[in-house]
Amino acid sequence: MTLSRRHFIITAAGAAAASAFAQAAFADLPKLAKKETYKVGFAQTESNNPWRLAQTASMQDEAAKRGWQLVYTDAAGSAAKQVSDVNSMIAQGVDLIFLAPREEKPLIPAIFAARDAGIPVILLDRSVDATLAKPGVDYVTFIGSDFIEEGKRVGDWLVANANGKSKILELEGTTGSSPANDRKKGFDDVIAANSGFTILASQSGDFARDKGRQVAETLLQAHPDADVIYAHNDEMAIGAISAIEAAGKVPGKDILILSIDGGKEIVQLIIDGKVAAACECSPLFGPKAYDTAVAYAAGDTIPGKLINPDRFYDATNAKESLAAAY
Ligand code: GYE
Repeated sequence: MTLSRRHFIITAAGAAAASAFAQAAFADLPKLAKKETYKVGFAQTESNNPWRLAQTASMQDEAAKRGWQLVYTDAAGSAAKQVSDVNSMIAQGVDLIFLAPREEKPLIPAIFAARDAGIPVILLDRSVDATLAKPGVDYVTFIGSDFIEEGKRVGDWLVANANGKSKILELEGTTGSSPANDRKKGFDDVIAANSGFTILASQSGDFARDKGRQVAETLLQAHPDADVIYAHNDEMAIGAISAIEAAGKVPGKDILILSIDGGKEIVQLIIDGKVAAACECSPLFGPKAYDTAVAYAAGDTIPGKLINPDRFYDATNAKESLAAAY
């Protein structure tokens, strides 16, 4: 009797503590004070392509426009450096951190460190593993594109416009990053559901032009029958053009190229007939990023994801779209 009573008391206390902990964890999402100007951090992942440069410029321009102080860091392609960049922003006492996490898992401790230091985090352009960190609990929200949808749109375009081309080489983005994981899933699911289309090989080109060229060269040698290259970003698509030409083939004729990002250079390459189609992924986050911070400070309910709309380019609209492409 005594034992079971004691057992009951311990269990009840444990349950109460667990529920208090759960509530505390939820309430712990740091708030942002309402102020005229802020000192915010932007932890960029790398600066090796026009997409990244456009994103950084958009964040810097918008901060300058509003008179906010921006602490900018560039992790130069290293998740470990990006973790220490976030830690140094915490030490500098920024009001809020915008983080473009290079990969889905290694940045989680940095998100927790900011949260525990009372600094809200907004994820920009790349997300993190949803089973390990959650919007509204560990960070405020994710702002960016729906990468699964981007991959799906490219896959759907291929199925509808293949003209007999069906043997695909896939150039994946940075291993472990959310756009690489999701652009692969969205595209591969469409291909799996359409008999007659095959992915011959799929390998990471790290979202980089020269790595993309090297990987495309190797894959084209191993699979001389390939007639489609799907690149997870413009840089690797442009690298693939060089690889195709080096192999004595004609991009756009012998091999269809599909891309995601849709920057000016790729839209021009669609006009030139070298690239078949591209789904846009806008890097111009500045206005939306700072507006979201202001809305958060005002106490507005922020959805867990704020999805950017993406345009889609092919030969039917590339000319008229060129001026508006970033
Ligand atoms: O597609 C790529 C960049 O995270 C959405 O990263 C972004 C991707 C973009 O390096 O070009």
